Amino acid sequence: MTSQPQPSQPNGSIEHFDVLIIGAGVSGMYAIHHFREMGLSVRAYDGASDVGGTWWYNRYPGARVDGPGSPFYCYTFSEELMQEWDWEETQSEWSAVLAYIEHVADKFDLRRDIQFETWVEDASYDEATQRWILQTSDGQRASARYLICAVGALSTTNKPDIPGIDDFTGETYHTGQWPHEPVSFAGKRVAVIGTGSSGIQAMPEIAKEADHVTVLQRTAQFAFPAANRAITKEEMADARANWEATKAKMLANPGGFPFDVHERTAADATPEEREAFYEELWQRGSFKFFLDLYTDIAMSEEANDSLADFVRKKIREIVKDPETADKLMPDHYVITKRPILENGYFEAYNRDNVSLVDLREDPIERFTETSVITQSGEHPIDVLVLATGFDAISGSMLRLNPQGRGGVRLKERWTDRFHNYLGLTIRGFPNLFMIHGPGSPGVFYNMPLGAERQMSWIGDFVRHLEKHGYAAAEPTTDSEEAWGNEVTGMASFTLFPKTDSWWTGANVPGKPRYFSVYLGGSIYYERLAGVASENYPGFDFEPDRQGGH
Ligand code: N01
Repeated sequence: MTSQPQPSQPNGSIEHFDVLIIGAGVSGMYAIHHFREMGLSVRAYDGASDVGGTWWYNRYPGARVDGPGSPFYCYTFSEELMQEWDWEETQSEWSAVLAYIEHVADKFDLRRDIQFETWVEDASYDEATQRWILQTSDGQRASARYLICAVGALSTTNKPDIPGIDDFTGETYHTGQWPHEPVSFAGKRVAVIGTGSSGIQAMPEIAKEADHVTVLQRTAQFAFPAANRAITKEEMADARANWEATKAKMLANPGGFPFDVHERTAADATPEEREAFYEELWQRGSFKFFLDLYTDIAMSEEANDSLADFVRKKIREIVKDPETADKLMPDHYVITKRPILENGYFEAYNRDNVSLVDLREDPIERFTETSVITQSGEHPIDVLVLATGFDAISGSMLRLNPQGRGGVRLKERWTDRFHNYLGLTIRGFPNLFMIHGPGSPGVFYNMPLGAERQMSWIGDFVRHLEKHGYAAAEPTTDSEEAWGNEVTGMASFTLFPKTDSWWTGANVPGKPRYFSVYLGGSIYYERLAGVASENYPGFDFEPDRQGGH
């Protein structure tokens, strides 16, 4: 490296670092570690009072890992960390994930470089000094050559704009900003809006305690058995003993999990074979359902219909009241909204204290101080749970709304599309790097591993800049356009863009509606490696005008 690490240097009211990091969740934490290991000075900010990001905020009843799960939803950079940590369940509860994250923060002494309870109110690029300047909620300023936006793909909550919602005087909670104090539902009438992963996890738990739960459903959802279970000591021992081989498998797998990839298609199976196969997957449950599925499920309407029919049949078998079961019938392409794992969601509709309102037939008209009024009548409630999701993938970057070259804000650049190159960089915003942003596999990939891999690429890129005496780099317009076409081109072979989902931005009014995730994680990381090995084509580089940092 040509640059030396610089300690924080108070200079008037501004402190200087090599790297500023926004967010101390799973990605931001790894960024601190990685750039420190490179010998760079770092400072991270987080609005929360401790590490964990999404796991710090999403502590609603029933919140658990709903991906392929433990023990592989973890960092891979430290063998010692893997060897010393015990996971107890396959779908770890939020508190278990948070305990792991806190352990990582302790072990690598991450907190000393994090300023908590501090919101980054503005980020602007200073063209004269070729540095980013952050303004924080405590009135401080900091500058750095590199800015890492580890702001979370699912962290900007989406609160519905329903007439009178702010007039409701009972308790209101968003699943994505759950209070840290215990919430009691005992003896209370609760309304839950939202039947995505959060609502489907939370509702059965709330129903165990509440007097009554009214689910206000806009879109009926496909959900699959989570099949959460204890991880045996033998399984943990096996994962540890074969860690190197497991890690190699994770790196090779399209989703970043240590599973074999197969090529079976629904088109090659008879209806009877498909039925038997779905039944086998259903009985086994877990996220493996989707990983082992026919590879044409998200591409062929016919294949997709066969699975959708299977799941609809299962819902009818579980839900005893036929009228409720009718309302629960999803009518979109299965798995084109983020697949959901459920722990007793459909069974909960067999309880006397759970009722379902189909908002398509019976829309919400307004809230009052004490109730929600739908077209068919009034539902008095004490608690409102908003499981209404997030302004996902691009929302947290737009909330930050950094100011790039020429005073241009990100909101001005991202009006029609989330223009970017490699899912990491944006023209006009030199040396700014997004983690799990639009154009990356982000939410389609094992997120801790994805953060490590993206950060590793960024670290190499920073070394490249320093080695060649460049102070700044940003993608060209052509490379952004080509990348956007690559992302959209991959998605166009699938059914994903045809469904309204947070993947397509359709859940937030006014947002550009297109599928912005890079499908194919392993291809993505090969693309990143290719760009690095060719000395980073697609970027404009700018020499250092200051003679160092
Ligand atoms: O959010 P969602 P989520 N009126 O957007 C409804 C991850 N996650 O928080 O489908 C009425 O999926 C909306 O309806 P519709 C996981 O990747 C991980 O549940 O847009 N309803 C939908 O039903 C997941 O996919 C974990 O028509 C309104 C719901 O609210 C992602 O986070 C746990 C509405 C929102 O569903 C997001 O899941 C949980 C309105 N105005 C989640 N606005 C773990 O791993 C929205 N809805 C622990």
